[in-house]
Amino acid sequence: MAEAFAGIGRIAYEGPATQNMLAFRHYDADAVIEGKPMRDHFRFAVSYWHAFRGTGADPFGPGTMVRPWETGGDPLATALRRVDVAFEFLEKLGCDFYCFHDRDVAPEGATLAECHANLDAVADALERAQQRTGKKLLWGTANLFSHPRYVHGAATSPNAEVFAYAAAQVKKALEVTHRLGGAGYVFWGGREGYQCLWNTDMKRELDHLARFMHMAVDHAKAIGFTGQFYFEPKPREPMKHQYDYDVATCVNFLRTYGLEKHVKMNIETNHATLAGHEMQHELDYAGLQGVLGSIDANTGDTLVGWDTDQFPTNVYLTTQIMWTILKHGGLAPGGVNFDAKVRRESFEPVDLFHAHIGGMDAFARGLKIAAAMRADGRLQKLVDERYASWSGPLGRRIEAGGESFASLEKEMLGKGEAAANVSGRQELFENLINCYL
Ligand code: XUL
Ligand code: CO
Repeated sequence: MAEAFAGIGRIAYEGPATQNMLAFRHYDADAVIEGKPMRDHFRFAVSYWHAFRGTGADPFGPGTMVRPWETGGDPLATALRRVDVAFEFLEKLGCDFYCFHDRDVAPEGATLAECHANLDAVADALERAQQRTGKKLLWGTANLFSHPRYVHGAATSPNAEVFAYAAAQVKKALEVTHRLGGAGYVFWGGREGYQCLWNTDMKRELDHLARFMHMAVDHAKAIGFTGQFYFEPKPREPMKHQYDYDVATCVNFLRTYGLEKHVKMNIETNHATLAGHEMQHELDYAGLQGVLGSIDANTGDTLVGWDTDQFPTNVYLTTQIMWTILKHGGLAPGGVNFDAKVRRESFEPVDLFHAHIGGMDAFARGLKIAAAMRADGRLQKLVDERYASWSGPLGRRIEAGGESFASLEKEMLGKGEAAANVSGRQELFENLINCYL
């Protein structure tokens, strides 16, 4: 097949001063930071659905993307051709991983058996392309939300046969992910949630979702898949309320149903903001709960209140993200998946390169800045000082569980008043961050 991205060569690291917009200014895959090459800090992945299936359609008009390789005709032949396009893109971009939903890579069939056969045929091609290029699958997942059968949800559908169909679909998606050496498998709720509580048995739906995830964990064990399972939080859209609302909600769900040993979080920036949190909050909360897994890198728009899935370019944001990821020991076997799409107005193939280069560079800068902040140590020192009283005799006794309300009452009756507070110096902290930018 002729090159899909003719005229575009391998994207190289050329440093911050280059004038070449098809080059990396900061992402230098083999440059070592905190003892690890950049590529291993990030494990960057391209989303098959946005990059190779996104059409640019919106509720007001059809797709705008110019994708000369999408010539139509037999859907399976097109899907197989698309594999070559995807791997040409990964190679030219120098991106090590990709992620997919089953129905991104292979077309839906008329029956479940036909769907399975289509997926097997494309998996053959993906396997060959991986072997040829050394590119890897970060995670796979199943699309349990596009087909009309999933109108009321999949694992939480009131229709038991829809639950059964979804189980069969995930079984297959897991097997294909396993076959392709996927490092993980993602559950994103799709239509698992509700539009109206009057017609919804929430307890039953949550029980069913848990049963479904347990079946997936059991099947992974049966086939020897040892990749990491992830749960991806999102508060709303498409449903008014999604059961995987935010990290805290997901952690509570996993612990309630005994899934916490098997499932970590795949945290997406735009989903965090839709939940009324900063991405840094979601990452830190997952980290301190021991469930920080992988991230879907993107950003929303401050003026638009839905999941716009834009490419991240804000270095302040990527600094917050990388600071928090380094703090909690990194992502592997997770990674940084660009769950992001080029704008409807950016319809030429080259825009896919500009988008990913910008995202990878923004993350590389965030990593460099976060590492410099850690090496300098001033921020951590200021935080430690703020909590210094907890390293004193009283603080240590409380933290160790050696005090009670009665003993503390005695202590403070003796003192009469607590020690004077010290300023939180928020502005100083914020100014300090800007010193590194
Ligand atoms: C939807 C979303 C999904 C998941 C995978 O908002 O983020 O693409 O990442 O199903
Ligand atoms: Co996502």
